[in-house]
Amino acid sequence: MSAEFADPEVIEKSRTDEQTDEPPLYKVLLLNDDYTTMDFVVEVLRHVFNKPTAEATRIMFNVHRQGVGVCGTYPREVAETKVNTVHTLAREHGFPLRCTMEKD
Ligand code: TYC
Repeated sequence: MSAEFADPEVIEKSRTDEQTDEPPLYKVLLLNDDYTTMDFVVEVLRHVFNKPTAEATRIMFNVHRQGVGVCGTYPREVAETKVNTVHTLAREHGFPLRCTMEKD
């Protein structure tokens, strides 16, 4: 349909959608392993993902039991930085903890 005959509300809606487009978000996932200590994972969730201790503990046990769990949802660059920070901290402490991200 040409613009002059189009419903003005439809035109207005598509312009509004473009103006309010949010950047895509990514889930940051923590993976279970047999060697990283539970205490270290809780500290990572507290300091890297800003979780209160009770929630950090809940997420850690969820990952321990289910194999994988979501730590948070962030714009791409923030998610990438958190994944790198987790890997750097884990290697510094001699743990094989893995972290990954996927589009939300
Ligand atoms: N499974 C680990 C243990 O029993 C604890 C752990 C939890 C490790 C979560 C990694 O992402 C993880 N010590």
